[in-house]
Amino acid sequence: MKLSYFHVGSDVPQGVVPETAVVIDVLRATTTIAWALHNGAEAIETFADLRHLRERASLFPSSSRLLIGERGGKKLDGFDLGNSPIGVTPDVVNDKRLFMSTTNGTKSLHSVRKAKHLYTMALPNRRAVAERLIEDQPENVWIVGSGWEGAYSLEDSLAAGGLAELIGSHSSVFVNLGNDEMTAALSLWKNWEKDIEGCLRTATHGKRLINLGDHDEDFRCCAGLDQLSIVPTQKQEGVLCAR
Ligand code: 3SL
Repeated sequence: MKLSYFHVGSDVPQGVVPETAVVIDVLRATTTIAWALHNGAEAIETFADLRHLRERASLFPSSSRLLIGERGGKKLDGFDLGNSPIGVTPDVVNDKRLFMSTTNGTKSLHSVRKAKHLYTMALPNRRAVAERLIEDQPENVWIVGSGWEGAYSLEDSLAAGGLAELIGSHSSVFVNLGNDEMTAALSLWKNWEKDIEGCLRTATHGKRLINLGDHDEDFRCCAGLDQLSIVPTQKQEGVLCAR
């Protein structure tokens, strides 16, 4: 299995439809997606564009929808929830369709929306996604980080390395590290795997969240490794479901 890592959606090769793509936004979009689906959300529709999000959400009765998202880490005006994984509790999201837009994560998803198989991953569902890939045995996997406004992010690379490490440790899979970014991500994982939360707090976006205040629970949640069996899977363009 050839694993290639792209730091942000704008780095993926243009004009090529990937067989399998895994989008990562550790802080915090794909962590929130994993927890929301685990806690019973019916589906999550993701949008890069807010006007499009509002139009699409208006087609759903208000009792069965939630608008969720942030810009610069802060909840959007008029939205039901921000982008915190600890906000998507079962009593809030169960059976609801979530309409989500975030600064970077949903843009990254948009960049590989044509992939034949598209999954999202965060640290809490790393093992679940690894097991899915081991089961499917795709030849090529693009792992796509979200970064921050086009720039590299430490925490997404960490998780990409963690995914490669777990897949590579499986006896039935030969992993081919497809680019230098993937090799670097794996080294990063080996360096920080015993202090994941420390890595998240060291990252630029971690510091941004710390400056916004009151994010300790978010860090703990986003750093929680291999806790969920959920594999958020794109069922139709932009729509993620539990399987
Ligand atoms: O950039 C994103 O997509 C968000 O995950 C950022 S935040 O952690 O919600 O600020």
